[in-house]
Amino acid sequence: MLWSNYFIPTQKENPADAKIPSHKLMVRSGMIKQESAGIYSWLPLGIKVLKNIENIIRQEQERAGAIEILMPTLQSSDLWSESGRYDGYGEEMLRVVDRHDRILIYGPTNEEQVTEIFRKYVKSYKNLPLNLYHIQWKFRDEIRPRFGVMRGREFLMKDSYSFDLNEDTAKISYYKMFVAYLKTFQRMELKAIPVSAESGPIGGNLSHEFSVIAPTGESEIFCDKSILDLDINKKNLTTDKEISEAVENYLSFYSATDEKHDVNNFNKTVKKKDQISGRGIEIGHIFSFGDKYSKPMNASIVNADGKISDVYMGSYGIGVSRLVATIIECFNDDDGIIWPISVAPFKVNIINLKNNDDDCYSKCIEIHNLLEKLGIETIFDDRDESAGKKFSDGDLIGVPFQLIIGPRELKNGNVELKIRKTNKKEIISFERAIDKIKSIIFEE
Ligand code: 5CA
Repeated sequence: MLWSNYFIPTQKENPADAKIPSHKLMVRSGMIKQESAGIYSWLPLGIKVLKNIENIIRQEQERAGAIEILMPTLQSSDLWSESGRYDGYGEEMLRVVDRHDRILIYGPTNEEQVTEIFRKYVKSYKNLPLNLYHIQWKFRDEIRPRFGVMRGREFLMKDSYSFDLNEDTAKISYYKMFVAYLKTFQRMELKAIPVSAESGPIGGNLSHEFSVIAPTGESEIFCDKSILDLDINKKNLTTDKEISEAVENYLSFYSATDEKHDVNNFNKTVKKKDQISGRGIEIGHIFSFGDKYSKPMNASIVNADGKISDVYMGSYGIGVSRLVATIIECFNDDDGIIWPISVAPFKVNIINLKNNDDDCYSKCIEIHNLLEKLGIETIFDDRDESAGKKFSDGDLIGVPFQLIIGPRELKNGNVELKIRKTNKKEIISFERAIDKIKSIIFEE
């Protein structure tokens, strides 16, 4: 991609209302534009990162057996009356009246909608377990939308819904998502801690949040330090037994949100030196709630004995747009964003130091085309701007590798390679620079 053909409206100044690094940096790097309170347009760099995050989530959902669908943003309010949540959900629910005076709801979540799909098509235990997910925009009329896309009113969520014959298999479905979440967040280089949580308006009595410790987190979490040392990828997890054991190992350590926190139990079960408390950003939340929706909505199945029973359900959310901000909260410095390779909008940024120099320009194009051919997404900063501006914009947008090409080094067949994560620069041959980038990217 040539920068001059692209659209990255970077800006020097921090937006006046932005209080946290991710909000400032997303606006300054031209990723998002606010349209009204808690509602944003996603500009090219922003949507690219969002899509990369979506793809990682998709791969791990499919690996865990979930199947993708797409439900609408607008739902009939009748479904919510059936489940009994229409009156209970409160002010956060946005209601829309159509020309026939029918009330529609811009979905804040989709338990009712997916239960309606399930009950229409699935009647037998033979079709279970089933896990359906989608990645769709949600609307919650938050009283205090803030921190950019971290707490928006319109936001992108991945939500999955599991259907099981009984409590035991429902637990396995829950555990499979638990593992998938840890793997998903690890691929984004985030250390997500599963914490026992309240289930709020979604319901049920088994619930975990996945939180990343960061000073700008909105809630307090408490856990045993040992949970941070666990590695979900250490063992091969294929059978239900292996998955259950791995999850139960996590659950054996103290870990709770402030609502669930029990100081006495914390002090009794966790040594002082292992006690961790900190602000957490909630990037995912999973729930198991049995027949809370299936019972009132008559989503029942015929089991092996020919008896009819309500299906056991769970729901599993990931804040996709919130993840963009969370990753930036975890990976930034004074100069800008430092993207983990897996989600970076481009992997390499080629900076031409000398505008109007034919040799430099053709070398930049040659390297750009070579990297693209290797499947490494590259942006070539060919703008008629000063080197200083290209450096500062390059650091701001946070592409992992910068290849700086100027006449002096080019004469010797060399290039300057800067790794954004360490800010280390070295002058090496083109071949070595490309080999190095390849080995880091493809080894991931
Ligand atoms: N139905 C369940 C699971 S599918 C549900 O809605 N869970 S939730 O309310 O916890 O939301 C799931 C995730 O969406 C949260 O963990 C959080 O990461 C994200 N999220 C929730 N509210 C917002 C918001 N206002 N802005 C951005 N992300 C949000």
